[in-house]
Parts: sequence; structure tokens; C-alpha cells
Amino acid sequence: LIMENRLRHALAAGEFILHYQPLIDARAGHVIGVEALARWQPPDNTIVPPGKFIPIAEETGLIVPLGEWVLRTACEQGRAWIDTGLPPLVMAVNLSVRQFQSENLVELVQRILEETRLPAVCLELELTESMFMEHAERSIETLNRLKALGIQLAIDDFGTGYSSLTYLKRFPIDKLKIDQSFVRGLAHDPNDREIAATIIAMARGLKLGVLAEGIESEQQLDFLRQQGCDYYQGFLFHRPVPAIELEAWLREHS
Ligand code: G
Ligand code: G
Ligand code: MN
Ligand code: NA
Repeated sequence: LIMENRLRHALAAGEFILHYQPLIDARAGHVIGVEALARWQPPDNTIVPPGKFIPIAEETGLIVPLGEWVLRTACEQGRAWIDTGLPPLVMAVNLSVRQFQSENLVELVQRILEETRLPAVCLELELTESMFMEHAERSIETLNRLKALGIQLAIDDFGTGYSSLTYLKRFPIDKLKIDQSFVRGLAHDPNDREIAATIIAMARGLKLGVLAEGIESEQQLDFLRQQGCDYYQGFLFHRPVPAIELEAWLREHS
């Protein structure tokens, strides 16, 4: 309860910030977008990672106003970058289970796109497999309505959930993001190599884009390149940083 009140106060006081991490096109080598990642910066100037507050926000329902703030702020930033003359970048935003299941998600996304004037094609929502475990039919309907807005849909942490793969053919998904737990072992773990290679081949077969997260080394990158992975993300390219710290880099790499 103390934490809930602190988070509620933090949202009202503007203590949440977004960091942005580049997404890289494997063939062209340039940046194609960024992922927005929430951080909490209390007045003592420490930075609290999302693992410490997203679960609590999710339990208490505060994720709904917080998620709306994240979505609006990310879309505003995407628009601001276009207005400074950068090419349109993908703005990838994480959704929580509760946000995905909320009644007015589609209307909210539509309203924020209109208010911020971010082209719909620039917005990519990151979903997780766990969102589809219950209420599959309702999930399909929500996803179809989101797609009808013109946005992109990605599955985050792919391979770590417990859901069946049937949703890949039934749901309007654009991209798979291979979880970083598989990327970590690519240089030395034959199982991780097999899993990553299989996800990439399956994505190609299903005509889905595929991105590898958490790339930290050249060895990991070499393997992913050999397998034909479409997009990269990880500290090897850039850490998540505030918008202001990324702008020059985006200009140089787009
Ligand atoms: O940035 P970091 O690696 O610490 O993020 C940890 C986790 O927090 C990731 O799984 C990421 O998806 C999640 N996360 C980051 N920002 C947000 C957000 O704005 N909303 C939701 N729902 N999850 C987020
Ligand atoms: O679950 P999700 O994909 O949203 O989580 C993204 C998280 O991964 C972010 O919190 C980000 O800080 C973290 N991250 C991004 N790149 C790397 C990386 O190369 N190595 C590690 N360890 N974490 C990373
Ligand atoms: Mn993510
Ligand atoms: Na992930």
C-alpha cells in the first residue's frame, strides 16, 4: 500500500521518464526505430527500473494511467523527432496484460495517435504471449481492431511464454522479438543457438519480421547474421537512454 501511494504520487508529480533504445535493420545497418522503456526517477535522483514498479502498478491498476502516460509520451517523442527532420522511426511501446484487457484500449490508441499526429504505421505495440492465454477470441478481436488503425504488433519475450503457437497463424502479428535469455548463450550454448535459429526460420516461413533482443557481443551478432535475423537490439548497438541523449546518434545512424 505504501508503494502504491508512492507510485500514485510519482505519476502526479511527473517522476516517470522514458528511455529509448535503438532497433537496428540487419541488412542496411541503420536505425529503424526505438523501444520506449519506462523508468522512475524519484527526487533523490536514483533511477528505479520497471521490474520494481510495473508489477505493482499492474496489481493496483495504476498501470492504466501509467500506461496511458507512456503511450502518449512515446508518441509525442516520435512526432517530435519527425518534426526535427528525422525519417519516421518505429516507436515500440510495451503493453501490460491489464492494459491489453482494458475496455477502451483501441479507442485510447486511436485518440493518442490523433492527438500526437504520429503516423499510425510508426507505432508498434509490444505484446506478450501470456496476454492471449485467456479469452483468445476477444484477443483476436482486439488485435484486429488495433491493426485496423494501421499500427504494428510485435510479440515481446518470444519463446518464454506458455501459450500455444496456434495464435501465430490466427492473430495479425507483424514481428517476433526473440527473448534475450536465448540471445545470451548464442556464443557457447548449442540449445540457445538451435532455439534462436528455429525462431528465425519459423518467422521467415510465416512471413513475420524477427528481432533479437539483448545483443551484447560480436559473436552473438555473427550467429544472428548467419541465420538471417531481420532486426537487432542490444547494448552492443546502444543502451536505453533519454531522448535528448539519443538525438545526435539517431541523426547519424538513420
Ligand atoms: O528497461 P528494462 O530492461 O529494465 O525493462 C524491464 C521490463 O520492463 C521489460 O520486460 C519491459 O518490457 C518492461 N517495461 C519497460 N517499460 C515498460 C512500460 O512502459 N510498460 C510496460 N508494461 N512494461 C514496461
Ligand atoms: O522485455 P523487454 O524486451 O521489454 O525488455 C527490454 C529490456 O532489456 C530493457 O529493460 C533493456 O534495458 C534491456 N536490455 C536491452 N538491451 C540489453 C542488452 O543488450 N543486455 C541486457 N542485459 N539487457 C538489455
Ligand atoms: Mn519490450
Ligand atoms: Na523482451
